[in-house]
Amino acid sequence: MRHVLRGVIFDLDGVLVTTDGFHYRAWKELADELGLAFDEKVNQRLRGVSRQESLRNIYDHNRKPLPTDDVFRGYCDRKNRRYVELVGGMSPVDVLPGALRLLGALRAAGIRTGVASASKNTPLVLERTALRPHIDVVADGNDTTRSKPDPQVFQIALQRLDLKPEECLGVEDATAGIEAIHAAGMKAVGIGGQAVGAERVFGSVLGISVRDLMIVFEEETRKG
Ligand code: B16
Ligand code: MG
Repeated sequence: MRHVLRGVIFDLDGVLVTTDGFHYRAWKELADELGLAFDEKVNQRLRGVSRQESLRNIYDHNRKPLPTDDVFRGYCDRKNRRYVELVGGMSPVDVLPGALRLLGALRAAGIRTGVASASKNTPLVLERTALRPHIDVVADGNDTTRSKPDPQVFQIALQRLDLKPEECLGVEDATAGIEAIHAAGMKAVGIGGQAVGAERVFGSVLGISVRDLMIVFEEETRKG
């Protein structure tokens, strides 16, 4: 039996756009103000997870008890205000190389596309980068109650595409995201060194063709 790829669902931060660096900067500034240790290595644990979970991870790394709920929420808000400020300076040049070409080639091949991002700022990022018209459906942190590695955001994207997980691939840069793709019943394509557990890993979307995706999908689906 031939397995036909009908949809590809992309993570946003670190896959289609460069916002992962802005998340890092905004968290680093907050951590410095609070006297909490935070570096690129700890930042890897924040990829793909929610804002609240990210701050919990920073406290956990510092072996410090969490502040009261109000203070905790205030810190999350402060980080987000700085992040939104940084995203405000984005433009279409911040779309990662190869992303537009791949989205266009998928559309031309009749393969539907989606974004599944943990970020509540997804609409703003898509607007600043002018990416929205190139993507068929979007699911993000505003739609979900559970963050990656829970499959919820990918399941919502699948529903909006009106496709089954067995017909689609997910593309992610974070381990939590790869786990979420698998939990949603899809095969996973990884981007970069943090995409542990993916069926196939590429350096960036620049290195991916529609044919590559079709081959990964067919081979991995055949394996079961
Ligand atoms: P926000 P993704 C994720 O987006 C980021 O990787 C992660 O670092 C961030 O904490 C999360 O979005 C929530 O973002 O604070 O903007 O709601 O990788 O799933 O596209
Ligand atoms: Mg990501």
